[in-house]
Amino acid sequence: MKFVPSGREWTLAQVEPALGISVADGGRLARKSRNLGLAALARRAHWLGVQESHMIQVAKPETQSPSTPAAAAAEAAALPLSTRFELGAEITPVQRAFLDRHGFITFSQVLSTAEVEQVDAEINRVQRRWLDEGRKKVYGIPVFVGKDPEGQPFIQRFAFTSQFSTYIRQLVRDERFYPVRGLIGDSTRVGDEEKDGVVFNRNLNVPGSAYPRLGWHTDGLRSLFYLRMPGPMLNVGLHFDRVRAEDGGLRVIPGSHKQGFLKMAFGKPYFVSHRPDPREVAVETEPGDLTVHDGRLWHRVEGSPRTGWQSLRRTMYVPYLTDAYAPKREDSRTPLYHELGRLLRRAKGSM
Ligand SMILES: O=C(O)CCC(=O)C(=O)O
Ligand SMILES: [Fe+2]
Repeated sequence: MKFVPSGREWTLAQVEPALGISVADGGRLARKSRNLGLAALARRAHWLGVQESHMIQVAKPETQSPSTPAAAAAEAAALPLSTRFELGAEITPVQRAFLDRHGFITFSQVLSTAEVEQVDAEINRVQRRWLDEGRKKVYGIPVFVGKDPEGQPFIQRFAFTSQFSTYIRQLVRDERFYPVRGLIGDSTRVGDEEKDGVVFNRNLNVPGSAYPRLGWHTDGLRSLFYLRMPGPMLNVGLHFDRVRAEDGGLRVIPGSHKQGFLKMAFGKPYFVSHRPDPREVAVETEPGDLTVHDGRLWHRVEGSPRTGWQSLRRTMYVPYLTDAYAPKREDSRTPLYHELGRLLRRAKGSM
């Protein structure tokens, strides 16, 4: 049994005494060893332990998980699409099979109420700063400024938030997300200054809103605008409001991530179509929920039928990346995709 952090080979026999604990100990490793200054190594070991369970022994999930991939797939297929899973120290075979089959998965209340409130406070602080500065873009990405129900300026899409909030920067690195990161790759980084960074969205249905809803799209095609072929990509979202189907919110077409390239490119007119699809399902969320969706999955955001603050829907998307490091800076160019979006918003007064 061995694993390979950063190109070096370690055997369990070497690592366990170094950490003073067993790798099989799973998520407790990092916590226990923090005092010893070994947190980074422990996290890495835990990470690899979670990742490479075929190589190192890890604690089996407490429940009787299905013994074969086929059994896990069958169990996942029998679950309702509205299933909200619990996020543990590792992704279970059924959770993995559910994501693979449907292209999305929801984990319930991964953030605590206090964390939801703290992120919101940080975003309000960033908003004050950006409004004071008269900011139009962050690292080349347009800031969507609309109006709140009182007619005051209200930022509705914040890019690169973790560059402006130490709290958010640390939160998205918390060890509870390691299993989710493991779905994306063996060694992921937080793209604080890549793509659009950690994005915070605030959909609001009021006159003057810059972002009440979002039309049909896949996130993968967007990466074509960054001049990259869409590789396997998973989008990790945190949700800050209780959103039932009747409140609008995220709509996905389950299984559409398995379509071919043509359907992904031309299946629907990107961003302009808002029409409900007979195959769509609503992803209902509670504050603190985490969703993962496949970059090839067709999805949209349905506007709230309510108005005013009651229509508020807040989400935060975290880029956990594995591809080549491509940082942006304040003077980075605006991607074509965002220029088009800006023109559309200007033409229509809203998205
Ligand atoms: O608001 C959401 O949950 C999804 C937003 C989205 O699909 C996107 O920004 O690409
Ligand atoms: Fe999207």
